[in-house]
Amino acid sequence: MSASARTLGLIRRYRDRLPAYDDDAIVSIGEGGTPLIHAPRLGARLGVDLHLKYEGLNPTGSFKDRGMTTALSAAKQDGAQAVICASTGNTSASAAAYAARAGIRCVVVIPGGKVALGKLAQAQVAGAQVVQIDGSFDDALRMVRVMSEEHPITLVNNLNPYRLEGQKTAAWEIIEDLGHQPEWMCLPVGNGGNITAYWRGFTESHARGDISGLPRMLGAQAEGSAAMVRGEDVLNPETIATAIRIGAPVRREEAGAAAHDSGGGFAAAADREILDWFGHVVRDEGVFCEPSSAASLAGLANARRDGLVPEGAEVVCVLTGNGLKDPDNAIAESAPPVTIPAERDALERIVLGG
Ligand code: AN7
Repeated sequence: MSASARTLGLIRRYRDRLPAYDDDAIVSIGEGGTPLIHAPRLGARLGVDLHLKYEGLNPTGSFKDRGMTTALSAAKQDGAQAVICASTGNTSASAAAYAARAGIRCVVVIPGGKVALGKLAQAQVAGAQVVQIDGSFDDALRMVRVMSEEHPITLVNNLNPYRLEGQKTAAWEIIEDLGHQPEWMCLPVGNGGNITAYWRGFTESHARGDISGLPRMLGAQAEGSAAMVRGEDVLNPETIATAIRIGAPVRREEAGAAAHDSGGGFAAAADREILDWFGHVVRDEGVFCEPSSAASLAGLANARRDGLVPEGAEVVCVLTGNGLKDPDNAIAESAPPVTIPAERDALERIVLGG
């Protein structure tokens, strides 16, 4: 009997197509192997044939785990004593977990007050040193880059080349599950690392002859931090989708090339639109994602409205993070429980709508 995808983890599963690691350097928590979920009701709302790549089911609840298994395995193999990252939240949660498993010290620098509660809890409980700054993600990234350049501490933001090598595996899983490339891929964009990684995964598969063509790549951003849509950095990024509250995308050139070379593009969505789609996806399909992930759906809706994505297209939307990450927004967007006495009649009135 062979082990399941989750049990193997990405590095063992795709050993022949990823950087090589010694067996005892591999740091895995069973990442990857996330489901591709057909979403007919949500798709009808959008006028497309829609699948959801539910990356919220990774070990720490986001796609970042795909890049952390490779980045921390490389760090362990190199004998690194410490890793550092800036983060809007998910990178810090993932780095903290994989560093813990590797037995390597982890420092995370985050924008104070702008990280969703679940992500902060994950980094703290995993024993990372959590440092808040009075500044943005972009400020935090500048600071950790200097630390990693001046001291023997490994940067695990997506400037680390191993990160994207791990993240590109999601494209391969989609090809395995669909049996072909989708017509459109849609995903939320902050630093532009993930869209770059997917594009790399698809182009490598195409070069191997696994697929006959390539998908068009659509990057979705929040209006208040839409650097790729605007074609220039945003000085004071602001959005409820705090995971993508990034004004100076590190991978702007490669992300721009992925959208351009594939015949895709970028689309922006307002915070209210993002929150509406955050509600639709869980109420139509039962799939609970964080608001930043729903930006992919809101961006797709706007790209449909603008005629960029045609009716009936086969689209895969990546839901990058789990809804449990951000309980504050989930509660703010839903009805509170009703409170009743512990009595049969009181419950019956509620159940029967009396
Ligand atoms: C849920 O955690 O940048 O375009 O520091 O958490 O590759 O940056 C998170 C990014 C999309 C954007 N969806 O991906 C961080 C961080 C979710 C995210 C993105 C992020 P990139």
